[in-house]
Amino acid sequence: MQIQEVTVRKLKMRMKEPFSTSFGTMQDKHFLLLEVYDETGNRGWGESVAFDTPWYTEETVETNLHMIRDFLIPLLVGKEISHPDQVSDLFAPIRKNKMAKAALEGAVWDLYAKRKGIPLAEALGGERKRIEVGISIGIQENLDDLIDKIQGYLDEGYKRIKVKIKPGADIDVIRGLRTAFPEVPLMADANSAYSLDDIGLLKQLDEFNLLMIEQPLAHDDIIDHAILQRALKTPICLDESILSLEDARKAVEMGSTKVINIKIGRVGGLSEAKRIHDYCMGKGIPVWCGGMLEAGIGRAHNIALTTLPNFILPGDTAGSSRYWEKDIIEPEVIVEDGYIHVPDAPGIGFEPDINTIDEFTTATWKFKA
Ligand code: OSB
Ligand code: MG
Repeated sequence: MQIQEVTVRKLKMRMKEPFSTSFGTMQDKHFLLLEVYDETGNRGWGESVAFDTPWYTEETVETNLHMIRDFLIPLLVGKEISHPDQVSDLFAPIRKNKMAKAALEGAVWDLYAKRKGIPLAEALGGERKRIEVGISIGIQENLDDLIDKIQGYLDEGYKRIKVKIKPGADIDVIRGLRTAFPEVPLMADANSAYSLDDIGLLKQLDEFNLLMIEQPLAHDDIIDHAILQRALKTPICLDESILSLEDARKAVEMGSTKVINIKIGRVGGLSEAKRIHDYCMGKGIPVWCGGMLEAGIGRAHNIALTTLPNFILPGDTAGSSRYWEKDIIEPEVIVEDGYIHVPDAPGIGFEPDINTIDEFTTATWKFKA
């Protein structure tokens, strides 16, 4: 197949509630939505997970637009592609910019699966018919609010709870949650808020039987995490630090991580996500699928990826209604008893809702061969 045309839309969607982490709060989600068209008019959809500010990684909506328009589309359009794994080879001359690459590559994967008439999950080699999911909850004003929120999500069926922590809102919060929910599978995500000076504090988390602690130290570190892991019983899970299979290999070999959070955007696409999955499976390192507060298209890609066998732990792919009054796909993503049913229609298996997409679109660009 050949990609002959790409449509890039910029969208703005307001989340139902603000989402707060150790480095700030967001409520308006700005992102790019991509359509790629082949020579026969088939199309595939991709969503960029870059935010409008560079707090999680260095990428933003605007840097993605620049990379996609000025570098990645010219490398992709008109090339003969027999398998989406080739897209990362075409993009290899461009350093990093993983989320920009992943958005285009994801659209090619959807297109490829649609041309074959198979679900994206099957094209990736996934077998699960349903995936088990958890939920990630932002920092709240006070412990009672957090407990109420968690109770609500447990009632909805979510089976694993992740809470954000930061210095000053950590040990007491986790102690309070463990008292309120002694048995719930619980974990904490620090989004890089600590340093090795905090080893003593982080060791106190060991008494709460957390599933794992996610990215306690610097966003680009794998060395200090190995030192910290030797001091902790609680398993460390790396998120921000893992941008590639090479990063995963180094982190696993150094003992910096016992679990990996795989995000398609952070690692540059589904092909690299699958490579990391396969490597971790060989090493006995469980993985789970992280989230970037995606709208429906990105969410659908996450669901497909999570059908691979080493996605053993529930991920952050919650249902559409956890984020949006109205999502941009039909049907929306629904969580029942903690599970999402994997669609069996070709490609991502959800239908983009063009009217809703138009409603949230603030700008559109078309690129042709
Ligand atoms: O660190 O996993 C993270 C959201 C935005 C940026 C980073 C993270 C998160 C989440 C929420 O934890 C995941 C989601 O619900 O999509
Ligand atoms: Mg994280």
